[in-house]
Amino acid sequence: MSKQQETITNVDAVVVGAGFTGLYALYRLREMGLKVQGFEAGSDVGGTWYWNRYPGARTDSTCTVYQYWFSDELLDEWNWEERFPSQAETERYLNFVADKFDLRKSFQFSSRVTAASFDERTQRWLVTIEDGTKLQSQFLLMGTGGLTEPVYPDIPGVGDFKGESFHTSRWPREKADFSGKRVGIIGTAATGIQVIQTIASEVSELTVFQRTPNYTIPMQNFKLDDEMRQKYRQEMPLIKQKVHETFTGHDYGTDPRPFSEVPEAERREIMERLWADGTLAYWAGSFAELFTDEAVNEEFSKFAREKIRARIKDPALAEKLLPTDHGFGTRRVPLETNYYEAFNRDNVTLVDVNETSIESITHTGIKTSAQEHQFDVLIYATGFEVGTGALTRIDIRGSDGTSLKECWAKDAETFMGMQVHGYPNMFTVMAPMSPGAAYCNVPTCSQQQVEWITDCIDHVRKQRQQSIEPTREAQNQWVAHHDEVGAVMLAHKTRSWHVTTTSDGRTRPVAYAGGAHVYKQRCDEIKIQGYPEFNLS
Ligand code: NA7
Repeated sequence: MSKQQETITNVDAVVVGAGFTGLYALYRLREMGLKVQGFEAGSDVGGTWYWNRYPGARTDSTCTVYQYWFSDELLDEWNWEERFPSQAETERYLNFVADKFDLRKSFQFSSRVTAASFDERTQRWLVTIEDGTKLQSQFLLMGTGGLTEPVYPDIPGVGDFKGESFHTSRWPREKADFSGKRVGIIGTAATGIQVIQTIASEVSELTVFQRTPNYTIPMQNFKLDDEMRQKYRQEMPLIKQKVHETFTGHDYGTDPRPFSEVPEAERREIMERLWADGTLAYWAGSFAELFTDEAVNEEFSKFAREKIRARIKDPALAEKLLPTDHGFGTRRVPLETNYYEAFNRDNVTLVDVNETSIESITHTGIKTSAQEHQFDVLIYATGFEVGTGALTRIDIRGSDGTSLKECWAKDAETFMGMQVHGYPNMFTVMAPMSPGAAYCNVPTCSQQQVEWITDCIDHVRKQRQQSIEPTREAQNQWVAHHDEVGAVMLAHKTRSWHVTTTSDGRTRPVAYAGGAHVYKQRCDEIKIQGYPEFNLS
């Protein structure tokens, strides 16, 4: 052994990321008695809720399902303040969890993992941190999130703007002061909507550059009191069970009846009730055919368009803010609060970039085909490199030295979003081909995957084996099944971050579209059957 090798620390598991996934993974692995080291690029815990601190950032899931369920003590001790927690509240919660379970001591912060390679001989991963530190680990668990790496728009001059500019997912810790400022924002999806509705009344002028309008649902948020929290706690055993019985990991499932059998009058009543609930239930808790049947989808789309149109004063503006090229729920449906009212204000202007194209970003603002806009602040709410971004930015090399980036350059294929053939003992959470990549309430699917992964690691250790990976055949079968269930989704035909294009030109949903409940059953079966589709060595 060389001197350099002697100094390399050896651990049983490395966990990358200190967000919802990484914190729980670290907790579980430590409870199992493993020596675990966590790494986090940020200076503290929080993951998504550490980075995405833009104005108005908030969950679109209710607090009852946007939390951990593994500890009754935690459920008793933490008091949610709002039905839909803000970024600040969610970040506080994750800090509380980290302190309560003493997780911080196992993480090294401000430490980005830059490389990881699997050594076939030792059956261990060699993990490299940006400062050059290396360590060896038997298992590698990537809690790096599906929406992590920011994407900037492909517009000439990006980076040239001399005023303040922010990507929403890299927002500074200090509160930005918008008073008296002219602000431009690109992006009108979940993030852009939250920013726009929040800052419209603070800025001097807000110019919104919209490429695709989205359907939204008005959020019914409110402060919780002790009585409400007590009620939620009493319901918790049922909620914990329910989230694993539904398509999207929420505590509301779809109506079991075929939509055609629901009388006309009742349809309207159901839609009104779901809409008024102010959650994602109008989308994820209505009828399964909403996702697959054009006629059913059009009924829900029409209803949503009517509701939205009624709130916009200028009819011409309403037409621009209403989606016409896709059906309701075929793209991510954000919840909103006074979003449309923001456009009724005199200081807010909408630029439809399909009519007036963006030509370039200049030192002072944005040049369109019609005029030059001068801004003090420019905000990019332009999304993420979905699913793969956080993983391919690390130089990950499998048993034959192939980089994951190269392997995925063609198609990002996985076994159930949790392992990739050729990369033994590496586990991913919220990765492509799992429901959590797009179609599942993140804490539900993240916890379910972490539990499956840690049980799998336990199995390997109990079998006195060194490594585990899915067979090539098992992965191919999962990919075929993924494509088959995905092909029936209307979302499959709509351009959005939910859909990718394969190397042979087909569209493919990034997430598993068979349902989070079905996915969990399959995971449970694999465990009970003793991991039959895996190579253990
Ligand atoms: P998204 O959903 O990827 O949205 C990005 C937005 O940026 C969307 O409105 C895009 O329009 C817009 N965009 C991107 N590039 C351009 C250019 N060049 N010109 C104009 N507009 C552009 O990201 P979010 O952060 O809002 O949400 C991601 C997820 O985070 C969200 O779904 C939640 O699950 C949490 P497009 O729609 O592509 O036409």
